[in-house]
Amino acid sequence: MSVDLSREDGVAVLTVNRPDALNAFDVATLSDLRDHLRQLAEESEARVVILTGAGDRAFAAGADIKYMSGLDVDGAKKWGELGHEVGHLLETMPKPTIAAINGFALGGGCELALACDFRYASSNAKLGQPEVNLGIIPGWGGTQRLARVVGLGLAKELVLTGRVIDADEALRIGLVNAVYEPGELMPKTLEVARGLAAKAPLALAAAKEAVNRALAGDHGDNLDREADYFGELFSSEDATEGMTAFVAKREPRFTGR
Ligand code: DAK
Repeated sequence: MSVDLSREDGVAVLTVNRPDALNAFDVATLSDLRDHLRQLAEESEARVVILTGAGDRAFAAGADIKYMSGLDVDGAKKWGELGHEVGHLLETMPKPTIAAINGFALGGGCELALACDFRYASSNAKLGQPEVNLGIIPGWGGTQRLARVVGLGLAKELVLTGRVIDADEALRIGLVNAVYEPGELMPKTLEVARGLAAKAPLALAAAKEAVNRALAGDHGDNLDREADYFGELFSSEDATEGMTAFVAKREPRFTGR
């Protein structure tokens, strides 16, 4: 298997495991990731998903350039669709997804990190969209998601120049949420994930879906949807538990119902 899955309580960790190719995605690896994500999206036991790379050099150095160099137009479109499906799963599955960026996150690697809800990076991480240097462009959502995360001006600069940035710059421009020493990256990411896994899953799913709407569609419609989600959550046992626990001055015990 080219993507490893481990679980700890409600936290699923997916590790792209092709360190000899700096975890670049070939068809087998990307298909494997897609299959795991489809499964985890459906599983109530998996409350949070972390995506990371094997070894200490790379999250993922992009799509596999050796594989891509042989593609024709139809093949490239199918390859793009597979990457889009993976990005869509990370972005829309009804639970938080976190990229733990432990080194290079380039091209498709950066794009899949951008599809996650949070990004944490090690201090040795390098991020960028260098596709233009290969005569192509980001094809797994990078042109859209990078602009949404860092703004249009910076996204254009990074995509058109292919400039690779370090972790400190990524933090400064909001491309990552936090930077940790390499040995601290997974412990800190797991700490956040465990905290999320203890929260009410229906509230997290509604919150993610509502925030995902923020930069798309009609603002008034999105506010209406937020109001709908807010109201609907009052039929959940977890909302009753959360508010009852607050009033009783005790910790809530959420069940996902
Ligand atoms: N693909 C395949 N192999 C890769 C790779 C990649 N992206 N990146 C690294 N490797 C392999 C290297 O070939 C080398 O393998 P061997 O030669 O030892 O067999 C091994 O990993 C170690 O890499 P290096 O020897 O190069 O290591 P260095 O420390 O010297 O350099 C580096 C590290 C990350 C700076 C360098 O490897 C590099 O520049 N890698 C390429 C980074 C890159 O350009 N990434 C973007 C890839 S393009 C689309 C769909 C998808 C996409 C676009 C369009 N459509 C269908 C529309 C996405 C495109 C991309 O992601």
